[in-house]
Amino acid sequence: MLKIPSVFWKRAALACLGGVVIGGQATAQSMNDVQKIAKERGLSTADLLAAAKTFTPSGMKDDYIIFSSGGHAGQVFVIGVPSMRLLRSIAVFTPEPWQGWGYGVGEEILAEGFVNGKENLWGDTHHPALSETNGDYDGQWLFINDKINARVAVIDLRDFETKQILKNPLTVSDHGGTFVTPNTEYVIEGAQYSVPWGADYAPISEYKEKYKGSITLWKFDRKKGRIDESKSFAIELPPYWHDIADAGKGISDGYIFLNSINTEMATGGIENNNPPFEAGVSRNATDYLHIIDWKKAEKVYKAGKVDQIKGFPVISLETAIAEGLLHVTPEPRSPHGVDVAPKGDFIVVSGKLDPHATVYSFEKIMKAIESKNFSGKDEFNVPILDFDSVLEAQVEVGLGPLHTQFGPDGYAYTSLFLDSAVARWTLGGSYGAGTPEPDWTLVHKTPVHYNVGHIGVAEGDTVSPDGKYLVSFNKWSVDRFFPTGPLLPQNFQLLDISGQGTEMPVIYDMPIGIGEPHYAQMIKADKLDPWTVYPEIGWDPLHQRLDPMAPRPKSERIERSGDTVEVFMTAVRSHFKPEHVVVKQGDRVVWRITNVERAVDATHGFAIPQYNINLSLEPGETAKVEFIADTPGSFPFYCSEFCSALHLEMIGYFLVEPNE
Ligand code: CUK
Ligand code: CUA
Repeated sequence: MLKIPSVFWKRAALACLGGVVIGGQATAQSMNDVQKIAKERGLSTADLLAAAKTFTPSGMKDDYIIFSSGGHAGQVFVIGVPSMRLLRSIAVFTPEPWQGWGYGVGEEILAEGFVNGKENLWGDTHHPALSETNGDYDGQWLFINDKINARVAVIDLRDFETKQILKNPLTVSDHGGTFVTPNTEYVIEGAQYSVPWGADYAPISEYKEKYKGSITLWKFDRKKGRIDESKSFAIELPPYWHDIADAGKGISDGYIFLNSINTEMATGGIENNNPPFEAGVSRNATDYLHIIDWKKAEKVYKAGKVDQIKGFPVISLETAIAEGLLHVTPEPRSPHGVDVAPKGDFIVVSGKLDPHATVYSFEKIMKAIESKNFSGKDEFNVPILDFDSVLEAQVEVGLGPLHTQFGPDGYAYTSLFLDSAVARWTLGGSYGAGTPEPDWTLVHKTPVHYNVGHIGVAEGDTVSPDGKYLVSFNKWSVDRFFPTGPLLPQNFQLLDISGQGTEMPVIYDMPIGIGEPHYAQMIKADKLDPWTVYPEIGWDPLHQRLDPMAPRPKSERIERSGDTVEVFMTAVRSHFKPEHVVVKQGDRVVWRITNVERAVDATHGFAIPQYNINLSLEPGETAKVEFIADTPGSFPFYCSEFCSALHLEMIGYFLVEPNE
């Protein structure tokens, strides 16, 4: 037995008498101690205030949850606000061993994303979109695009797992997605770089004739929790490059707004003394904001006025123009973000090379369409709405404006890439009443570190923004953290925007060193209602139902039929049952395992050496792995989650008898 010196007890008793009792622990604390440590660490009062706003003691939960794209990681990151703690990643386009994604489960979903059967095992995730009801996040589903291969994924927010991946058959890269319509009728995916349909080959000299722009409307079936490809369609667009899109809401519900770059249709070729793309695509002073009437497009599609291209229904550009569902209007060149204000009345566009946020009035757009107030047509006969007749305001916000989000109080926030700042400015119109500042004015700029891309305000792209917090998703971190070699993390900076006017300080820096996120959405935590264990023992997460084939306690067994061996195994702290699985080399093994635990967080892993298999079995979950036992030998399989004190003892032997 350990002997504890009596002096220890005396000290503890003294501390108890003179101090504060927190959580049953006796400690001596006072504001003097806080000041002492602040002095030692060189912390200012502002730093202490920031700490008080963000520090989240053990057991306290975050008010908001961020769903962030994982960039190259091909995943989604889930982060708590204001603590800025990374809660987990969600495997989407990329195999991820902790979740078993691609190492025994998820293979069929990952395969849905293969292009013409060719493996594609990474993704460049950009824009997550939470499902919406009446333009507000409902916390049920999450969608995310993969820019590199034009794919869209569906994540179920009951278990935070990917349920579907769809490859766009028409195009090869996407950027204008994912965005949802206000009741998640459609998940929008705008193509980015124009290519011939299906990315077929065509010489670049035939760019204008053969290369195509498009936007796809994926029909979401809430009941099934899947995108219904058979009810989805696309609209052909001019062969510009298309950037970000946003869905109208409120009075502009039924419309999609989509930016474009390279309306010059430059084809590059710096090696042949042509202007490089960089210069060629920004020759014109303006590009085109596309205004698409998706409700009209839906009618046109349902009336069968489509062409089947690559097996997918497409409303041709000609039909789109004839049916009056596509208009464009000039926008400052090389725009990036297009963002619809909470009431749907204003559309904010930022041209990267123009210091203004350009604000269009939806009402004026409607009037211009009705009265055919066109300033001409583009090369493809798309009517151009007269710029001055649809413009509401231009607000000088700073250099390199990219994306805009909204607060509840008539404030708009725009990220400034070149200025490395976040601008706060006031909306006009009916928003003006809520703020002390005049309409359409820059109020303040908070410096961020550095080169901000997107920003995310709490529910800041919905019909009812919460404000309070803004996260600046900075691309460069330079000198903010310990240098991790030449590859540095990105920097998510939290800003407190609950104050008015010039008060919007940075209160936290969170490094992200696992890929470069782009957009993220921030939802009120109480809108989410995830399961903490699967509803029943033997749950199949892919189909979200009980699996009748799931092994259950007392039904564990091994069955052989011909060359197929079926294993029905259960996992519980701290053993697998059965523990011996003996097969012959070349057998097909169908291995089913159910985690029969009902305790929260009692996850078991299941890993077999040399077979590239690892599963994560959450309480109640059943999984099935199939493989050929091609490698003879003796393989201790084990539970790869530290689930219990006897976790190392949670093993078994998989014995593969060699063929003689
Ligand atoms: S993003 Cu995709 S290039 Cu500004 Cu939406 Cu980063
Ligand atoms: Cu189960 Cu470790």
